[in-house]
Formats: sequence, C-alpha cells, structure tokens
Amino acid sequence: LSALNNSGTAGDVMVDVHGNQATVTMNVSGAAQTFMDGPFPHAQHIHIHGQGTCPGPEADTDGDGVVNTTEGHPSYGMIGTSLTTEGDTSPDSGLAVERFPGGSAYSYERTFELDAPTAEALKSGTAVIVVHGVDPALMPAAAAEKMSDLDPALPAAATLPAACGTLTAAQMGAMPEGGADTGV
Ligand SMILES: [Cu+2]
Repeated sequence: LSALNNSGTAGDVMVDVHGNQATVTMNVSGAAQTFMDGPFPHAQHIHIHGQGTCPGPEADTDGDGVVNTTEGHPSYGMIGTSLTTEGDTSPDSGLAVERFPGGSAYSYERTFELDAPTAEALKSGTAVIVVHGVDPALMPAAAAEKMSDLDPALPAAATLPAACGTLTAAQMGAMPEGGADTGV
C-alpha cells in the first residue's frame, strides 16, 4: 500500500484465495490515530472494475488539493468488498465505521466468502485495496472543512483515501493437491 493524499499511511496486503474463500491479511501503519476521542476508523475495501490502478494527483478534478474517494473511482473502481472486522462484507458495509479497524497502526486478518464480482476482479487484475481516513491536519484547510463525498454526515477526512495498492495475481502452485490455489 502506498500513501495517497499526503497521509503518511503505508502497509502491505495479501489476499489468499481458495475456491470461493478469501483470507485477507493486512498490516497498516502511519494512519490517522484519533477521531472524536476514539480510534480513527479506517474503512477499507477491495475496489473493483476500474482501471486497476491507484490515482495520481491529476485525479483531483475539483482542484481542492485532495483526491477524494469519488475522484478515484475511474482509477480503482467502485467498492467490491468491504474489509470489515465482523459481519457483512458487501458494498453495503462500505461506511460501517464501527466495524472497521482503527488507529494509527493495525493488523487485520479475516476469511470470508468472495462474491462473484470481486472474484472476477481478482482474476482480471482490476482489484485494488483502498484504506480510507486521513488526519485532517494533513489536508489543505479548505478540503478539511468539507463533508465527505460519500456521506454528508461524515467529515471529508473520515473517508478520504489514505493508502492504495493494486493486487497482482501470483500462482502459488508448489502444492497442487486439491486444485490450483491462487494467491493474490
Ligand atoms: Cu474504499
């Protein structure tokens, strides 16, 4: 994962796919620490069916100095899977902030059933991990005063993309028993 929007957030991600089961392992650091006296929630998703890329600064089409989530959609696509800590993993849980990891550094591991669109994107190389939530102090002041492009009840900082990484397929074919496993 590489930082977006000057967030300082970094990390790494592995998606291990066996049939329709995916195990996602993530380590994230340098993320926004606190939000309203609690751990800063970091919505995180597998985005799918865009160009399979992370946006550059030119994606800031409204010129406010940040690439918000919507401005990144042409690059990384829409939410395919919400990498929540429990319960639903569908796009419906995209902003279920109480079910995402939080704080400045965290590890995440979860096994869940892949839905067909996300599985297809993983195979076709258009699956992109995006971690959201940036310390507003790191944003241009005018952008930090805005509300989120995804939910007008949340500040822009809460949903701003903080880190992004493209997933590259790798066959882990060393032990072919039981069919081919695809590590991504
Ligand atoms: Cu996202």
